[in-house]
Amino acid sequence: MRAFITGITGQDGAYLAQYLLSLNYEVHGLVRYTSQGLNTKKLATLVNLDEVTFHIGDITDSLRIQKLLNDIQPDEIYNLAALSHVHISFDNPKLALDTIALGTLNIVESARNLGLVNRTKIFQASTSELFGNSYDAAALDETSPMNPVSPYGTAKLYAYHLAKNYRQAYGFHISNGICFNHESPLRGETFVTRKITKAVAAIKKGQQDCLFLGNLEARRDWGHAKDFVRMMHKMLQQKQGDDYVIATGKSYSIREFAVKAFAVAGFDIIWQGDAEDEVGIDQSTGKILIKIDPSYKRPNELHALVGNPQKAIDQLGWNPHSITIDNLIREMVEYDLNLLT
Ligand code: NAP
Ligand code: F7E
Repeated sequence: MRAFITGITGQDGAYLAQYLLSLNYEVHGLVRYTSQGLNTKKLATLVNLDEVTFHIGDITDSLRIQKLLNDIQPDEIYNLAALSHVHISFDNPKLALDTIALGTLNIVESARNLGLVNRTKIFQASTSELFGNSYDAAALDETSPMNPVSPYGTAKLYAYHLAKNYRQAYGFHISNGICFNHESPLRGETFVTRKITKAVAAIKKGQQDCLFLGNLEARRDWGHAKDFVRMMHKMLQQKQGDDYVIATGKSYSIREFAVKAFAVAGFDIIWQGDAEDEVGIDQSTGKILIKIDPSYKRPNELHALVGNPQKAIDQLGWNPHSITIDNLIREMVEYDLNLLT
């Protein structure tokens, strides 16, 4: 089997490439040209780079995407490439649109033009950001209203519907994985979980004094990327394409995540003060380890997310509890501590 992964240099791309190689797939990946060489650092921590065929290109370049699909003739496409940072998408709405909406269009329309409808199955990386603030005590599933609150989420909503359009209009085997947050030691360093675990490690090693965060009350449903990529593959092994929520069904606040992460390194955080003056203090030393920086707050916040993955449990064999939040946090903190030794 031959797979083409866009976004192979990101967190999910690395875990997915590792998983597909373990299944003896021939793995092809789209990588962006940079003057520094290929950005394969994350991938190299999980796979032997010689086992992957790299193709320099950009998801926004329709000519290049069509040429690559024609050359590779993949059995499966995993479309993971995106400007994936929600906060950054507010200042870069066109880049979000270009990479996510037009990028997805380039994939599906190239596949259609090349007559790949009966040959190639497609996974589209959709997101819980589609829902916006629809959460009202009941967990979100495939039927919940979609009202995105960021340029990122809005671009992903286009891509989500486009994938459905190509399934319905042309018969493509194409699936939307409506993925809730998933993390790992390979998570980008400006997403809140990795930012916290990196800061915990640096503070523990005496290389940083304090961690600055934005909204501590937002809640997210966090799983492990390693588990999520297996579901991406599983979706393409079904008889037909469909849409699936992948989530753990439990949510925690940023505050709770931070307390747990500091605890792994032996810090017992207590809170003092209110609003932007609130601080997190190490109980045993009295040192302030967490402060609020309003610049990390978003123009529009998605306050709480928790998913209902029952369909994926029933149809894909998804195990939402394979890695607990405590084990995920421990793995990330220990990884970041090891990076500093
Ligand atoms: P990530 O670590 O930010 O990786 C994004 C990937 O997209 C990187 O390989 C990046 O390449 C590539 N990319 C960005 N712009 C590109 C362009 N113009 N042309 C080609 N490649 C480009 O994201 P992730 O966490 O692995 O997420 C994978 C996908 O799932 C994304 O589409 C994301 O939106 C979606 N998603 C993620 C989560 C989550 O919690 N992780 C949840 C729901 C959905 P460079 O390395 O060159 O920057
Ligand atoms: O923020 C709050 C922030 O940037 C989570 C992407 O993978 O998951 C991810 O998007 C929460 C938000 O992820 C900081 O306000 C507080 O409420 O880690 P994040 P995200 O926005 O949930 C979805 C499902 C995707 O699809 C995306 O691609 O944490 N928060 N303080 C902070 N966030 C950041 N980044 N930095 C802070 O200092």
